[in-house]
Amino acid sequence: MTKNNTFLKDVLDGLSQPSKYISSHYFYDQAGDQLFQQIMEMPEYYLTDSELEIFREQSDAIIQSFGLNKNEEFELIELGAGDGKKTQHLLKALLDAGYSFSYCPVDISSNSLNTITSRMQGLFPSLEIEPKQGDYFHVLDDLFISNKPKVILFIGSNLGNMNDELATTFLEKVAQNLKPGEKLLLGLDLLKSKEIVLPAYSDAAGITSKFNLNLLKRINSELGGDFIIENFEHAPEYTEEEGIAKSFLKSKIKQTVYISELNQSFDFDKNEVIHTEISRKYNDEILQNVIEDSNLKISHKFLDSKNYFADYILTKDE
Ligand code: AVJ
Repeated sequence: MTKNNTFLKDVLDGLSQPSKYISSHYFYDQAGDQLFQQIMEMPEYYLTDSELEIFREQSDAIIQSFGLNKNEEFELIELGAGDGKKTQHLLKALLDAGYSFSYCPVDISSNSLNTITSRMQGLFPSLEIEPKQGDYFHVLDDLFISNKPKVILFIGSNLGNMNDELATTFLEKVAQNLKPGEKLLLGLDLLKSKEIVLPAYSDAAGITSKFNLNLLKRINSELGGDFIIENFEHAPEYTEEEGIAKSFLKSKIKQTVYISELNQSFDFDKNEVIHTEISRKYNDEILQNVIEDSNLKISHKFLDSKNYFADYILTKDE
């Protein structure tokens, strides 16, 4: 199935449910990538600053925790590479310490992949870079062809977009590909108060709102939808009990939307929502639950000074 057909099918499935749902996966077209870059600049979006601090201040300790042999070449694979602003600190520390390795960024967006590749090439001319475009769920199997030792990076709280069941399946799949002793560096946003989490998903400048509404624009331009963007609003939620930030697009009025590629209309009641995203917040116990059956063990944990965010080192069982 072509990419657009998958989008079409998922929109049909999602809007046909009693509780409407479209995956946050579809946020990231070119405009969505740019909006996410802007979100990361927002003062309320603490995740990036917190994890950046960990990489800036603790890269040497992180590298120690990898337990690598300097004489053996390894592969550093980054799933969902994004813009590389955090990873560049780790790469610099590895190069300064004299490790020999290749860097393999993986991203669904070829846009992001080009940006990160030229950024890293510019910063580290001697670094061997092997970018790979694709959905990290699906390219996993292709990534483990060589026999070199691997370190996997999955940072930025990207796992948070998966529900616990999917996160479990995903980490099991990563673990299956690792050899005993190999590591996954997993960056997760931690459980914390609503006063801190909710504003991160509803910044005052309205960028997160635009980011969510961009999904409707995408349906309009790619699938021939006639969504009137002003008739919807971004509605985020977070409860400390559940520890999951959720995003919804809420219909401000009773309305009908037509999608020409589907030749079908969809009715919305006033205040009816499309659920678009979850961002799970973690602690050790929740992570432990998710990796329970995966042969991965928590071996190290690096925190920022505010204890907002954690980069966990998970080691495959010997
Ligand atoms: C890229 C998945 C980490 O969930 O915090 C930011 C995406 N959504 N604001 C997150 C996002 C709304 C982000 N991740």
